[in-house]
Amino acid sequence: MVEIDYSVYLVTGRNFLPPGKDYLDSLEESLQGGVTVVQVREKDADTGEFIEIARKSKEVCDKYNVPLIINDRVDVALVVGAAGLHIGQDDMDIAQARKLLPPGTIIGVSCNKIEELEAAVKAGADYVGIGTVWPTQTKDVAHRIIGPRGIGERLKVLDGTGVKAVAIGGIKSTNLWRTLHGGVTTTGSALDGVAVVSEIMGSPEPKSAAEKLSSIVKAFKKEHARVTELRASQRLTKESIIGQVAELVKKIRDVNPLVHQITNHVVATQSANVTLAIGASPIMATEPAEMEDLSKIANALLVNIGTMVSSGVEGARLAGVCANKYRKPIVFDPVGVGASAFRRNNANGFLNQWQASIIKGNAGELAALAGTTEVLSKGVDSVGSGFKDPVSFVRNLARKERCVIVLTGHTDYISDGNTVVSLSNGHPALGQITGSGCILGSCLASYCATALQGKEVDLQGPIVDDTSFVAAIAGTLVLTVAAEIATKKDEFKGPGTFLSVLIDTLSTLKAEDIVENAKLTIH
Ligand code: 3NM
Ligand code: MG
Repeated sequence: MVEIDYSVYLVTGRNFLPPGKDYLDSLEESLQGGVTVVQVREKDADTGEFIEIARKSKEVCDKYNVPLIINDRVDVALVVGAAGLHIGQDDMDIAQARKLLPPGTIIGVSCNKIEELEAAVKAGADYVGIGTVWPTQTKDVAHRIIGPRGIGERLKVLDGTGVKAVAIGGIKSTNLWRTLHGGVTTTGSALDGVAVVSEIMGSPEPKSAAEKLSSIVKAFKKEHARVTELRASQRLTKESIIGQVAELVKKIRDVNPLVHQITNHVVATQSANVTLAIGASPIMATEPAEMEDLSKIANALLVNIGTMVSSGVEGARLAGVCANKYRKPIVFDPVGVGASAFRRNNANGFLNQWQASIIKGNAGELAALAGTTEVLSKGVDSVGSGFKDPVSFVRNLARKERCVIVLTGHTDYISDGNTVVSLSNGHPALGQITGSGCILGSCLASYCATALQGKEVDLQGPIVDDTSFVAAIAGTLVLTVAAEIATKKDEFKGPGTFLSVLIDTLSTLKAEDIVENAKLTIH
């Protein structure tokens, strides 16, 4: 059996060529650009024509030592001596195809539902195509869209089976890192590659289109291996974490990062004031037309859905897409996400479009986001005492959402999917004013921005930076330690004075205050 490199899997289709582009030229250029496997897909050709195209395609692929796979037609695969056959759910089944094809022929199957993956594994598929990831014009598959967050749970079915996987549907160089990052399972397995039609076939320059995809897949695989290795060996200590937090608390006043905040009208003013007090600069903007410009200059983005209305959804969507594009960290605060279908749909829509670096919420919100009923909410508030096992909950949700999770409550839990820390700082006064969770979002975004200052950022590289974890701890500690100090001051008389004393305290808070007061446990 041929060893196939699935990294950049081209699916052909002559009807997607740009006007005037010759099919075989396009194919050859794409191979020069780094396509690693080719599937000839001819939905309208008669048998003779299909064989002719497949034969010519194989000649070109042979020149580059790239295996050729035939879509759907066993007879065509046999006649041209293809390395493999790709079948859909409505085609001949794997067992039937195996009987007809020479031993060692690769067989791949398109899968959309978990059951289809399970069946493909059982039937002995060599690889699966998981889709449809993004909306696409190429095939009528709108009903199959799983989003980048739908890849992981499907890919997990393949753990331990040796079956390979590519993702397919609407994949472009612009969403490729997002797709690969989002497509990692909670067990840490990643896709073997991605399959595309239009991104290469539809391009007047298929070589450069293939090169872009190829370099991103290579960079992602390298980064994924680095992170996996780091996590296996990393043993964070309380001292090292608090030391890094202290550095951030000093650094923020020197670098004064610009933090773009799309938040709710209940807390906008206090969020902007808290941002200033800790040493960052807020810009509160919601207009879609300025999102691209703002994401170039802002150092982080906060999206809070607290009072979002329909007309605000597009601005927040676009802000996140641009933040990913310019590699600016996003903090997402799904306020009251359990309260209505509108909030749920918006939160899921955003998370399927862009990759957050941190998601923060109370137990009710994160339970709703994770789809569990273990903790319920009343409006924007959480009901009851929280999760039975918050440590596992945040670790698993971080693995699932591929970012840092901050679970707020009497004790706050923070995880990057590997380490979990809990913080037991804070004061009941935080619960007696509105929006203390929302101002935490501003703090998280401000420290994410700070952590990245001075670090070289690759616009074709990681979307979630390692520094988000410590930044999340920093933001949470700063607010909760400041609350403890503020409530000891004479000026503090109750909820009315609390906010102003808190802002005063934040504005003078020192790294030493954090080092002295932090109550942090590593789990
Ligand atoms: N199969 P593009 S989506 C051929 O979901 C195909 O199984 C799909 O084309 C599936 O890269 C698709 O142009 C079309 O979006 C992919
Ligand atoms: Mg707390």
